[in-house]
Amino acid sequence: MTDYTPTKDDKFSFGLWTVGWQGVDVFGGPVRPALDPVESVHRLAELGAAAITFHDDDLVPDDATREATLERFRKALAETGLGVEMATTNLFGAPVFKDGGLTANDRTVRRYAIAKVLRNIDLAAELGAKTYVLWGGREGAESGGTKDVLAALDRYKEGLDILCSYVRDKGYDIRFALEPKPNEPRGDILLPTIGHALAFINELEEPDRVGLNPEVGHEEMAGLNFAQGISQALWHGKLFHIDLNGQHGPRFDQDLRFGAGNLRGAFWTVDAMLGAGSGRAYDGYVHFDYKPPRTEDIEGVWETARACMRNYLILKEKAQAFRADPEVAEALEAARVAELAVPTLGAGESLDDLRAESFDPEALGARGLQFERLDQLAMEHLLGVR
Ligand SMILES: [Mn+2]
Repeated sequence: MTDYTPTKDDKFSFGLWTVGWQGVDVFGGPVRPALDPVESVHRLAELGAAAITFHDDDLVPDDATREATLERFRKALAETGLGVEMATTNLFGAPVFKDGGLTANDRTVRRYAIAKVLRNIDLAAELGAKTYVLWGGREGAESGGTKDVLAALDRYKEGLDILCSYVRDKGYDIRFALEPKPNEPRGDILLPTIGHALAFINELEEPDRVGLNPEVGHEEMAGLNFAQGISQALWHGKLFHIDLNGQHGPRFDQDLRFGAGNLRGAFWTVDAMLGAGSGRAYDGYVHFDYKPPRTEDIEGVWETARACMRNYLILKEKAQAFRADPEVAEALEAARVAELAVPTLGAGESLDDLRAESFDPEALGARGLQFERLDQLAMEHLLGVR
């Protein structure tokens, strides 16, 4: 048992917009004062984070103060040793983006969106970010006739192709990560799930430069299993980044701190990230993208940031203990989990060999699989009684 105090080796990172969220929602205005990014850098460093991330508008909202803000920000990074690991563009907040950025019907809006992204990619490269996220929150529609979805996907591809060629020409060490979400703020958003985004990436001119930034709540809003989703992204070599938070099933985007909401889902998410079952671990930054509830004052905000990291470390310890438990090893064996890694057709075997085998489907069908025993062991590790 440790005291779950994070260090920079844990590679925890937070968005400036996350801790800086002022609690604005559909039914109410801000409940907290604006947070200075420099203060966020210092507080997150004290709490044990390794890096921060930002949208252009979080850090440099206006040109008049841009250089002065960046100078203070660079100084804070140097003083704390915090890095910038990811950056992204706000293509959703301003009225100009009410019909999206890269897929707006209005061509002038699309051209402005590209210019805005390119400008922030330059800043991201200068600050050392290796991942550039694209969350298309406004890329979508509320009604069928207003959006030609095939044309929108053509323009989405065009936008990504332009951004990839820009990064290549500039020689930036940056990869793009698409962040799927099914709905909210638009009624229906393009690239709504991990699966949609993976398929889209295959159509791009430079698919190797583009991967995913899946978010727990976004997949769970669609009723999907996040651990399975990120496992498939890992299988494709596309889990470039991750957004951890909490969600109670299909409803509005709750953006709870990591571990709140679907706790069993969080356990299997950490287990999948560690690669204990698959042997393929996620090795990027562990990024928290949540919104401190509007019930909290600024001290409550720092409590939620601490809790995200603490919950991750607790779940990591639980997942590791589960995987190291001899009784779990027995249960895994009984459930034939490792047998799935054995190819169905043996080396040198022909289909005739397979078809010549004598099968007893009744006996196979009558056999209990002992999956519940394994899952109960996981539950007991999670509940702290093992
Ligand atoms: Mn996110």
